[in-house]
Amino acid sequence: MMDLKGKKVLVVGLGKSGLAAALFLRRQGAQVTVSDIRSAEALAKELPALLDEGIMVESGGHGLLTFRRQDLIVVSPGVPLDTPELVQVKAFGLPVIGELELAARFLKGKILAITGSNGKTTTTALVGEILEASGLPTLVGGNIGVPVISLIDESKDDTWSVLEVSSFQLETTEQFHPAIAVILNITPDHLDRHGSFENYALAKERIFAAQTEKDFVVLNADNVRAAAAAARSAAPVYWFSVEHQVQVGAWIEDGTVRFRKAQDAETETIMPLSAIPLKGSHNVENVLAAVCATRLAGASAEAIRSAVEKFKAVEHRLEFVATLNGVEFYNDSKATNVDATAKAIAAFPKGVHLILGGKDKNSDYTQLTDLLRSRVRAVYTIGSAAPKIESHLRGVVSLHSCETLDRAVSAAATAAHPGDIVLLAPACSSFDQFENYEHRGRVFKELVNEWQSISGWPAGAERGAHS
Ligand code: UMA
Repeated sequence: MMDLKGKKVLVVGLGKSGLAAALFLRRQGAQVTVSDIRSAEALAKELPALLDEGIMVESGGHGLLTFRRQDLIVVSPGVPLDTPELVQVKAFGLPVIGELELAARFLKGKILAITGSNGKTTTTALVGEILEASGLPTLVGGNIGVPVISLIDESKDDTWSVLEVSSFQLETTEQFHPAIAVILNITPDHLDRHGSFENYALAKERIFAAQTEKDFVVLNADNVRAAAAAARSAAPVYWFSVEHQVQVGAWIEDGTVRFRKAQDAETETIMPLSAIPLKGSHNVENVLAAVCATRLAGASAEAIRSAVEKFKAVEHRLEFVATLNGVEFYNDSKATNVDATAKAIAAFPKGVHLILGGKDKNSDYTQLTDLLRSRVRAVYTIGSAAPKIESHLRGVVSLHSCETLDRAVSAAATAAHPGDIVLLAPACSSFDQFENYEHRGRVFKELVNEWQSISGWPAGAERGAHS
């Protein structure tokens, strides 16, 4: 544990993580300053609590002098490490860590950490529910929306902290040491921040950098880049696969989920595939990863089965919204990259009206070509990425420039026939038109409800079985 008493600590970024970090550091007796590029007016909600605690606040930009005066800098995940002030102080040898690293130094008990390009939140939530169903003291946090720092006070020596960790958080870890580390998949995302796919993949691999042979790593045998990480793991590797049997880990056989802890151990049948209530084959992968990780943590097969059966799709992840006039509406606002969108489309055999767009992340939308041709009737573009998306997909699928989400919803709903699907799976981040992907998803759901009252379409409670 670090002694922070009297230390000068700067927290960069005053979002959820920065706020939690600043207040925690203050309670540890540090002299805390916070620096944020947002204006004092924009920070008005957070400021009083900080000033009351004696925390200094720099708003409207980052000042090099503020950065130079510190003993330690704690960066929020959304702050790029090539921010000039950070680059400069690092060159002077000032320690720069992230909120995850700071939290992990104080967290008691064991960590089960989950990363991946897609499926992290669903798997983290599911793992949390399985461990709880097994009677193990469990906390859930991280990128899922609860800063890890806020788990510290509740953590005890026998706690399992189930943490969703992003590449942004992993970039600034040093001693972060999960007993079980899961990499669900690695496909292109955040290339605007990491510069290249390989840099991004290496950031993900940092999840197991501090592990030893006493820990466990769980990897996706069906994902080339995630599987390649095995070569660098000090901990024994467990696998999951929807395609074939694995030596140790979880797989699908004869319509059932199987698990084997050691090569010479008996194969366990955990549950029938039909007991998984989530849509899409990517969710079967998420369940396999959760089965593997939680069996290694000591969960029973019974607890796994009952938690999976009860598990509801997390909001904004292929979330069923409504059936109106036989048309089903799905909110997958969390599909913020091309691979996630591909998985969302793949959950439906045909008849998809797809809303795409937002803020581009240097993505290649031509990767959707085959799926668009086979399953999608039309694409409705929104946001600043629209011209790029349209230039990548011209001639592949019928394209409609809608600019905004409300126009896209009404265009798609008007064109859709009974039996069709209207799917928001935008392949982009939301920051050009919305506060975040949750905001975008909520607006989509409101628009669908409004559409029902405008159109007078009958609502049906049921949804079809597609995948
Ligand atoms: N800011 C600066 N300087 C900069 C950039 C940003 O001062 O150069 C300020 C902004 O003005 C803002 C603050 O930093 O006030 C935002 O900080 P943040 O972006 O780190 O956001 P938090 O609210 O702290 O949320 C973060 C995660 N956000 C990101 O990684 C971008 C949340 O993940 C996470 O839930 C939360 O911590 C709690 O752990 C969100 C996310 O989009 C869901 N994650 C990405 C993803 O899933 O793809 C990685």
